[in-house]
Amino acid sequence: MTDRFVTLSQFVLQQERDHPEASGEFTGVLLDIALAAKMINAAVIRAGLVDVLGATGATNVQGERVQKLDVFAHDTIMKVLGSTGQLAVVASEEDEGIVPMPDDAPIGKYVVNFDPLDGSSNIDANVNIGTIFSILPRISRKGHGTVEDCLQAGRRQLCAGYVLYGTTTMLVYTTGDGVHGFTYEPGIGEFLLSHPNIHTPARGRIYSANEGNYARWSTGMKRYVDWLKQESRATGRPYSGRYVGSLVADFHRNLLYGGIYLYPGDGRNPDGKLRLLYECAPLAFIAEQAGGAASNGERRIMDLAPGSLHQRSPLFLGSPEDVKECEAFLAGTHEGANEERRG
Ligand code: AHM
Ligand code: MG
Repeated sequence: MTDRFVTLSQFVLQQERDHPEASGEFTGVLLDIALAAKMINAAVIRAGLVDVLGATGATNVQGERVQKLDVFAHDTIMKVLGSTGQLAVVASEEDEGIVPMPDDAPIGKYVVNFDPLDGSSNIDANVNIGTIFSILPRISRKGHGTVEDCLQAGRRQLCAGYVLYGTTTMLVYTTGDGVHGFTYEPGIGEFLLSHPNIHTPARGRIYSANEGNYARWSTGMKRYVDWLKQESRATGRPYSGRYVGSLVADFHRNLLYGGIYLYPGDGRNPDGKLRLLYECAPLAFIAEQAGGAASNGERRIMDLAPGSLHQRSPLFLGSPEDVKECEAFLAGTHEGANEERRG
């Protein structure tokens, strides 16, 4: 907790004053996303009382059941972003193609890629869910934005963040100058600075993975997780297994406590489950800014140039020493990877 009350808008303005060299224009987009987040939060906390729980009956571009709150969150963000005049184009996990700005709105210089409601399978059980967003500069020169504007490598991001709807609702973001967290105070309708300059521990004692997929994992992946469970005082093993199944919640906890989130490719889904644009790249930017790391097992997530809007990528995310160790297991170069063979 800080010793002063600072709202998100005050903080953003202060950052602009401290960094006059940086184009502060996109920070307006960030505040618009915060507005949408308040509206989504209002629906999430009343979800059992109003008719927003359950599935719509449709499946999305990912082949997943669309929940009513998914649609509500997507529409709310679109309504807010569509009228700002600062955006050229947006892409949403819930839409197959890019979403152009309305014809009657001015067209701006920025691009937003977002996952309106991450962890949708948890909605009906009142478990944490989240929104993830990424702001990029457009690369096309004029007119409506194009798909190429959305398909940029993570290192081109100007801002990335997430909103965690939960016990308390939080908004966490980076513009490349550290990671800052704000807690929502519903009584006044403001996000207040509660976690300035978040740093993630160099090593954690938590791993987060859907181990139901273990049988389909590669040998390196299996050996890594088996190794995390072995007793070793020197390296703080065994690790604790913690898995909510909402990426934002699992990431947020590990960001604060340290640890590693794993969603590898497997025999059935070689690229894993998570989407590069809407999930992996924004969280990679935040992780790196907090001193953490994000990899697809071989390469830095931030360097991956997406070939399509809904491209998936394996994801290894969290404390830098843990991510490095995991990469070594996957490459078969970690000494623990060969223990079994020698034994
Ligand atoms: P979603 O965007 O459709 O909600 O899917 C992404 C979610 C992540 O939040 C979570 O980490 C992962 O899918 C869980 O997958 P699984 O159910 O395979 O463990
Ligand atoms: Mg998602």
